Amino acid sequence: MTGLPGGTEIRNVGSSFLNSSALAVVCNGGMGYIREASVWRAFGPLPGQAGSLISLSSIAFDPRDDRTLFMGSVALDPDAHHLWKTQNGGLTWTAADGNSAASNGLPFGIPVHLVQVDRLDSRVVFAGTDFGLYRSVDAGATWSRYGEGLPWVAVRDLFEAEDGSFLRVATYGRGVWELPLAFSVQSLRVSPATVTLKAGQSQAFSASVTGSGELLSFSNWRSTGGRITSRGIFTGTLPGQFSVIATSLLDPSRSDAASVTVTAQPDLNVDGRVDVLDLAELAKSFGTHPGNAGYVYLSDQNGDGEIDDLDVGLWLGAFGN
Ligand SMILES: [Ca+2]
Ligand SMILES: [Ca+2]
Repeated sequence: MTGLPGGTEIRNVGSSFLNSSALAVVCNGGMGYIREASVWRAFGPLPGQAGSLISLSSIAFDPRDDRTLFMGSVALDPDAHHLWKTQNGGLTWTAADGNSAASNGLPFGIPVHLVQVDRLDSRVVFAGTDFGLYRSVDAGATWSRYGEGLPWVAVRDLFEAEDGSFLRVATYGRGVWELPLAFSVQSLRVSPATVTLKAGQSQAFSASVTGSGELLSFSNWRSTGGRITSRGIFTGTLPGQFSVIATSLLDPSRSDAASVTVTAQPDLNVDGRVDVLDLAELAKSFGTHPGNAGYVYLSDQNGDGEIDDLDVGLWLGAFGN
């Protein structure tokens, strides 16, 4: 590959799922490089790396986020870290394998041959180690051994079926193993089903799923307005009537929606009183639109994308509450 320093030996390559020209490589000497817009950028040093013993083995992009990558090492050093994560495109890395005093489920100090983020859910990460396959369901924070029937053997490579229906792992000395990931989703219900919030307030929604299979409980969340996190926490911004929708990751034909009414929040500084201080807040953003400097969504009392006399009139109706 052009653009890398002379003498660089590439040990492994990871490629982005989102950008066909974005690549990451791990090389000799504990060095790694990420290519963005055809320029290579070196990264490191890694926390807890043990000098010249470091032997990087694998690097993988999160399929949904090019800024998040995982990287493994096969250094024969029981005191060194062997797994790291970055969430800022390699500028900084944090260890994702616990430490010698406090385990996070992954045996500390063992070689990690491969790391891979699940195609369907970024919270699910696989690590192929000298002692079998490990899986995290919380984006690398904690790990547990994975794969019923898989012998206690070094896992060197992993393939995940595009539809999530099976995993195959290649081992050192015991051949290739396949793990079927059969599932059936019977129902999905979002709760609470109906909520009324004031603008600026948040509500946590949950999805209860019945059926069978790995990852059954994972859902995608979206909303028709406001903001929602990947864990189903909705924040009302502008007043209006919205839906919060959960869709099963395993079976996208299963989904359910909750109905959310967002009402105006006249207490603009959220101090428990609707008084002249709130009117001063409204005046500061008067005449602005979303995207303008100074626009404050709470001041848009009727949610029409403009802070004007209509909002002042609505606000006056709530004065003294
Ligand atoms: Ca107030
Ligand atoms: Ca308005």
